[in-house]
Amino acid sequence: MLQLQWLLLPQPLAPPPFHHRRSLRFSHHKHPSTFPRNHFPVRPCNNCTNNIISISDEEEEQESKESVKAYPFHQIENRWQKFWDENRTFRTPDEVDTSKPKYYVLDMFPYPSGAGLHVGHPLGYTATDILARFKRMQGFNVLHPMGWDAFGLPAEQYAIETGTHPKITTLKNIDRFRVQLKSLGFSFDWDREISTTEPDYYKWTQWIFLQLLKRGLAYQAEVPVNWCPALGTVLANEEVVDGVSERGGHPVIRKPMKQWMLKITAYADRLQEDLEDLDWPESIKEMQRNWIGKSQGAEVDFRVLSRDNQETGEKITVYTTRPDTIFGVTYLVLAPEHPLLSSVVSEAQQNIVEEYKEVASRKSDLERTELQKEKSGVFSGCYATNPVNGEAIPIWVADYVLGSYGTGAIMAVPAHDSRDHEFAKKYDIPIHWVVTSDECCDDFEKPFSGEGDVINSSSEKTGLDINGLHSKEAAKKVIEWVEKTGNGNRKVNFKLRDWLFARQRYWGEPIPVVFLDENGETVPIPETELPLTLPELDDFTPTGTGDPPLSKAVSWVKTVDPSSGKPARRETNTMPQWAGSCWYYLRFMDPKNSTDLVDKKKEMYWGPVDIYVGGAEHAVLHLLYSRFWHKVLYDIGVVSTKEPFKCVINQGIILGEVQYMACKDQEGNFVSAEFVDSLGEHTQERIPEEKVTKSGNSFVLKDDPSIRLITRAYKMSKSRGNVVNPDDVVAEYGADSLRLYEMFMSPLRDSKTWNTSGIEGVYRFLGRSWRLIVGSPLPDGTYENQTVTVDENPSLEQLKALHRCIEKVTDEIEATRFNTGISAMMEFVNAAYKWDKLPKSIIEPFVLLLSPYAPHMAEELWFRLGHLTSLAYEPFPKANPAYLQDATITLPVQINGKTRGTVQVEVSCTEDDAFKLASLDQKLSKYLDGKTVKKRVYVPGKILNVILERESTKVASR
Ligand code: ANZ
Repeated sequence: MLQLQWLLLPQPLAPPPFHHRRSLRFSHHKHPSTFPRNHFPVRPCNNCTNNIISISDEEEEQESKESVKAYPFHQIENRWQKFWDENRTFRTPDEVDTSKPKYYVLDMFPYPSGAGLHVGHPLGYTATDILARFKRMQGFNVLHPMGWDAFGLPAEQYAIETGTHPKITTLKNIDRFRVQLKSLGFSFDWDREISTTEPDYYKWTQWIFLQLLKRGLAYQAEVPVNWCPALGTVLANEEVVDGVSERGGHPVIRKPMKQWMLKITAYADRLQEDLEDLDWPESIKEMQRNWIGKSQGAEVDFRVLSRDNQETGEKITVYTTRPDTIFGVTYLVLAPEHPLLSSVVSEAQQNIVEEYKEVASRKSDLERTELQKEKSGVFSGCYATNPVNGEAIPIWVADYVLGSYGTGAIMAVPAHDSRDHEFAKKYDIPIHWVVTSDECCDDFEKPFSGEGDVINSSSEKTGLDINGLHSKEAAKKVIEWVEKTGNGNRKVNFKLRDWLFARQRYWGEPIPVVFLDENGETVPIPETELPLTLPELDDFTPTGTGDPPLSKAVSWVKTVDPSSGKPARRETNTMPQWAGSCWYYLRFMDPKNSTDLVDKKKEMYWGPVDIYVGGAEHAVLHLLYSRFWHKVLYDIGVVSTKEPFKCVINQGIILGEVQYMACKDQEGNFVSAEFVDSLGEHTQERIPEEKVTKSGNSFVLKDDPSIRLITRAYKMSKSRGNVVNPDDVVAEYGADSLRLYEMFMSPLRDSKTWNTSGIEGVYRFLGRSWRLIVGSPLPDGTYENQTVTVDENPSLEQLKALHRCIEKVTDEIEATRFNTGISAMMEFVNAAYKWDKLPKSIIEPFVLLLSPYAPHMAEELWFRLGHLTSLAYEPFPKANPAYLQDATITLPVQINGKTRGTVQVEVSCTEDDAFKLASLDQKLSKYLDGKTVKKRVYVPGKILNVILERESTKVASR
């Protein structure tokens, strides 16, 4: 099909527009001395475990002159991008041959911000693009789509400031992103492009919401939101900084409002359990586990006492994970928002408690639970009985206990919990030790939170005695006791909270429900009425009342219930930005389907995503929310897999260029960095890179190497002025260089610092590869339109170099170790520069190897090698094992199963020869001399194991 495309469409490369047509020279020619074809030295980099290619100092100058125009990337890249676009080269057909294996490789789709792409974007995108191109060449059907997560705050804020409709801003930004991505040569299937803001897309986001509603997984509840009275609006968490609004610095309070919630907690167990089988970074799994936060314990009732010590009939139920410490309880705590608080608080303490509640209401849960924050609280004036011994326990109110977790009340055990300990110390509350262990207790000043043997824990009154038991058994016995006596029960809790699913914003998906005028009843819109489109609005400013901006669309809000025809009001909250990104990977499988979210057969073929690459900032929420929706869709039969993403990879972040700082004493003299601690007050001065040189593992002043410098790198940000724009890099070095550089910087998952001289290194490598194959430039700076390869049989050395390179590049792509794959290609080019002739049969596979990394140059070379089709679907070269073996190998030798040494042997060495060599080896002979061999086990090329008779006296050989 591709060939056909090529022939039917104008052939952009015939003739190549940027050089002269000359008679073709196929023979290899020597290059002028200005373009040395000498060895490209490979030096291991000190900072990295992998081979980094670097240029020797002498070569540097010459190379950089050469690199002024290393190769004509401008023309090459434009032309091939146009070609791919016009031929839809990377389109994945709607119907594919499903007998072939599939590979779904996905990037976390971007929010199209006004700032355009930054250099962090191409990092993940290049990695996935290499995989996509590689798998296509290996015969897989590849799905490699791109789209836009385009609802969100910035477009709305921009609309408030300028009056420009968010739709216009969004479309403009999307256009810019698309142009930028295409300029990097990514092989996305642009026919599948989707945007979460398009009604055709959000129709299905709304449809999923209706399914959740039908199953009781979407509900409304009063929950606190960030209310800013001065701005008259509800703010998103990211708009609140240190308790004040980001814009204007006005105070923000927490105010309860009726909100849509999604019952993700119903899936807590499955979200936790199914993590186990996923090929995800352990760190993300751990973060998800912590977020879900499964904990096992008990709920225990403490009966409230009146002033005259009588039970009032009310009880405070606490949640504890340490029932074994129950005899150590010295106070109870109610969260300030606990519903029982107002009824238990004594008259004398009422005002203090009210004031405390007011202050606490201004804090977020995060601020309240920060461990470093000093604990605060007030006494309620009231007591409750500890069920295990009948003791009267004071009840306090403290905001380190959250109303939203467990039961919103705790039994505090200051001897064994650090927060309770800090609190008890501050308010002079008794501390009772009830657990002991070898690891604890030399210092009763500190709490002991570990498990151990229970002490001081029996009561004659109730008959419960857990003394001497280990914490685990003690906890079990207490739980059995409270269950038997009706004072509580076993309980599993999750940290995970239900998901607040409403925003008081315009630029989001409308929630497809109406409220009947007659009784406020919530009625879902029939699925046939979807999409419920956003009404046009000119004024996006807050209403001032806390009502969402959509309430200004009066004629849209006032409606009738489509089923009953009764007058009703539409919901004016919109969905949060997370909604659209929860399921987009499914839509890519079938983006134009108007009757279903995704066709069942297509989902069964393409699902799940094989590899999902994106930033670690999405480790918890996005990945958890989409897993939740996926599981709901699984339960209702829309998808066939339990999990959406088989493998997740987080690319590291790219920090700005390293800055070199020199320390100066008060007289203004430079002082080496190691003396800075003893220096006291000092200043630092930024030193330009050209005045810095490397010495060992540190950097020093070129002029005075005794002055060691401090190095640091910052996250790229506008305010620091260290942002690198990929457009500039592409203009100066070309997209292939940017791609190659981002892959070469360090392993994909590591954080890295940008370094412009590093990009020059890979740019030179590409130029070198180009001139190796095309030849040196003609006097006018243009190149021959053919290559210098020859139709001759390759030598064994050439075959070996090629097949080693194939093996390495293949292995490294499979293992997503792209940087070392590049090193292998650099080594190949070094070797090739020494050859007199370049057989075509050696260079062609090399060009194919290069193509996933530097696709523009590779396509151009492929064309010049005489091919009339794109190389995008050419079979990826396969390494031939015959050329991979070295003539000799190092054979490990074991004596009685223990490795005692090695011998150098020919690959084809026989067992007898291997044994003879071992017997002659100085190190090995001392184990073998005078011993009888009972048995020899020889695996050619791998190992020789010699088993000796115990009491033998002489060496025997078979
Ligand atoms: C007594 C106790 C003794 C506790 C001890 C701990 C150590 P996880 O693992 O996070 O579930 N807790 C319960 N509800 C709370 C709330 N709403 N806000 C703040 N803290 C709360 O932790 C459960 C433990 O955290 C519970 O066990 C409780 O303190 C506290 F040596 O009870 B524990």
